Amino acid sequence: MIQEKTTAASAKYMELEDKYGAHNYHPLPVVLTRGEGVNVWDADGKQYFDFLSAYSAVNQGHCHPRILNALQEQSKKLTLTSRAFYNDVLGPYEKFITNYFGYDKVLPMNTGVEGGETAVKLCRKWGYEVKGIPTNQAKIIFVTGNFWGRTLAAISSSSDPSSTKGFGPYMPGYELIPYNNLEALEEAVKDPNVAGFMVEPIQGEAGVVVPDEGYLSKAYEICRKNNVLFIADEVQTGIARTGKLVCCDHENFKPDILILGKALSGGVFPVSAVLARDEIMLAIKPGEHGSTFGGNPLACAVAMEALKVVEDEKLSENAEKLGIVFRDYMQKQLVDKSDYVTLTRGKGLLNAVVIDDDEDGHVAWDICMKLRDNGLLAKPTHGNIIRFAPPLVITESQLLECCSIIEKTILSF
Ligand code: IF1
Repeated sequence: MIQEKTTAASAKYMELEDKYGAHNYHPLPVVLTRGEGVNVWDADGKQYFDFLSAYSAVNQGHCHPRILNALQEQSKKLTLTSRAFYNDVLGPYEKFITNYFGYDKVLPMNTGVEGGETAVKLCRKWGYEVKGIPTNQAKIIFVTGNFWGRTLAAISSSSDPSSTKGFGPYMPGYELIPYNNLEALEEAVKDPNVAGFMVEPIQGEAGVVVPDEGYLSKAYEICRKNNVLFIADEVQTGIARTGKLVCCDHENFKPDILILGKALSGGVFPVSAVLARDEIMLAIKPGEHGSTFGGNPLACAVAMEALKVVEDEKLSENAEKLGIVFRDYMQKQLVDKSDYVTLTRGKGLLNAVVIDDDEDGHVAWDICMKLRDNGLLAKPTHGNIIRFAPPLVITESQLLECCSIIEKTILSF
């Protein structure tokens, strides 16, 4: 492992986190103080390209002026009313976002995992009230390698011991099948008590795992034929990240329940949303679900502007175009040339390179440390996979400059 060279300025902040913060992360040793567009700066004023984008929450770029302006303007008027009363921002936002994504209704929440929890509750409620599943018998199918957050309901569906170990007992009513396996889904949905199938169109945390072309739309068809709801977790793949507004658009179908988060606010504020048609959404009655901050005026104002920026700046098109440039470059300059890089994969600007590494990913970590020294920030996931996901506002010349940094760095190993 490369020794963590840090300056006094950075060490001060790292020590504070170490002394006063829970040790629930192992961050790359860099202390960020400012972000703008595709760049971030550290405590010593060194500039980096951000190739993690806060796990695809800053698709619009750091501190986008239009989104910050929306935040500032609304924050001077009204930030939070709770849902005990109406306000003059939530309704317009609900109309805007349901038209934007093409659904009847939205249930606004805050974090991505709350979006997942809401989707699971909606799906179960629909299962009992519409599909007629006997009380407390509803099942939801998940796939191995899934990640949708850190709550007990979320980790109960996980196949990853680092997410589940020591946190039991787990939520019942879940079933796990292999990802990218239609036969397993066909078999599982035969159970009349299955209410839904929840899946990421590309598995982010698992290491940018892209299923076979057609898997998603065929899975959707299997669900439709068996009166099972297809729930798309687009918290990480949504909002233009994979080259389409949502990743399911690549296969031209609309999930029954769509979960959004992260870049829904451009990384300025925690905003998540669950979208569905009336038959599903109206299964939840007044007082049966919600949250203090869910749909607050500040979140709504920020999210509307964040979505307008995606459209006005054509971020999906840019992600689609530059994703091809990135994967071609990685294939030709690294996969074909480096002993360490075995493959590159992804869609749009959600990509990864797989490193031929020991099981605890020392090489991948050292590569990320060297990338940091060379002015580019990325972090391994699952040991030997390095995710590369810049803000979608990146230009072609910036992307090529970053490809050259990645190539030079990895070929130096
Ligand atoms: C951390 C991972 C990514 C997500 C998908 C729901 C959620 C996430 C597909 C929950 C969140 C975040 C969590 C964050 C790091 C990041 C992550 F490495 F943890 F798994 F992106 F891959 N669905 N992913 O990716 O959204 O409640 O966090 O808002 O835990 O450090 P959240």
